[in-house]
Amino acid sequence: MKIIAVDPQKNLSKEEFKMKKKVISVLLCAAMAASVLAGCAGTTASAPVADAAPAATEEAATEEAAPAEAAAEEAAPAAEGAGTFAIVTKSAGNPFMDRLASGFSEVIEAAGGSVVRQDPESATADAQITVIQSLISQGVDTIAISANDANALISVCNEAKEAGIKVLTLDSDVDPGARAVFCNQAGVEAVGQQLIDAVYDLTGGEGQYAILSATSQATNQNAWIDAMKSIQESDDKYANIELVEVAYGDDEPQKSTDQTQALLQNYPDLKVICAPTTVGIAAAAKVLQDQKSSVKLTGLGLPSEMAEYIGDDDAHSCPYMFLWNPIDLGRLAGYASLALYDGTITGAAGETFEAPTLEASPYTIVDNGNGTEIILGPPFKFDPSNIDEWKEVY
Ligand code: RAM
Repeated sequence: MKIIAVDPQKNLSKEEFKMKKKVISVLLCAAMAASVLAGCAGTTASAPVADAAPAATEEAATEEAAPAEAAAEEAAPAAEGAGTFAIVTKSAGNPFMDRLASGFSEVIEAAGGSVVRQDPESATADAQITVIQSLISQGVDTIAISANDANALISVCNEAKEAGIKVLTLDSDVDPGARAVFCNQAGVEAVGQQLIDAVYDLTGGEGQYAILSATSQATNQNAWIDAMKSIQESDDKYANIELVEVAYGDDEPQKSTDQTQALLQNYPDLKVICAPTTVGIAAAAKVLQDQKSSVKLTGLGLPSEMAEYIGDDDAHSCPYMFLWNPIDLGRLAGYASLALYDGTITGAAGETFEAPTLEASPYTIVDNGNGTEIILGPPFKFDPSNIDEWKEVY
């Protein structure tokens, strides 16, 4: 468990804060625009685009760096005492969570808020309940949670709400009644469709596949796996591919490695492993590549961790995979936290809010049939043609 920053000062009224947030948003936007030109292109994009090179020319960097610094300096003094915003990750030691937290902190700090980051010791509901209870005692203003369990966190989220804290989720949801809104990386159906189509493609339309997931209670992985299963059941196209097992590596590298080895041993005819977790896919990629296995891998991975495994030939274990920009997902949750805090949104469908450093701003809250959510954007495919560009970004 790690606390990055705590600032209990709350000197500004919400109206003053709202005004300052607007000014800072404009300044931040200018700073971000300049920094994109100065060589950070892509870090603020919700999905890679064909002409978004990871690094700009030195010339552009020299020309544009000065205004960015000036804007950042100007934003700083206005920043004091504007609320305390917490982020609770699934667990410590997961690089995907580090990227969520970095986007979140960037937005909150630029708006003048204080960030409290909590990384539970393990990816369990119990570990999250402990850290959320401590946040309630600290009296933070908002808590954004990547949930390890949809149901087991309901009561602690309600406790937080009763204490006047705004509760939202990002990446992995709780029961919708227990939070104001869910910042979802991509539509669940869209992710399920991409993954089942990848399995279909890599098996050649027939044969065995297995799923290597995170924890058995993870709301996001379970939703994606359910979507894969129901798409498969509803279309005869997928009738000849067979899901033999869903294994759980608990988002721990060693357990994910062991589970991959067990799958290879138990299913000699296995053709594909699909790992909808960045920790799982990285562990499986190494096992398959080291063993020169003919089993192919796909799923959801961080380009920076997967670049050495992505390729079309037998020497590489993963032909292609998907993800979204986790830094942007953290930024989105940062903006949603600010908007909940200052009353711009309550989490109801139809409400909109600005997220100035994200391309798709403004965002509108939608009803997904099971609570309200804000969708960052569609999942993006990483393959040999673009992995070298994106491995530098996240
Ligand atoms: C892991 C986590 C996270 C998920 C990514 C794809 O890092 O389980 O919740 O969104 O994978």
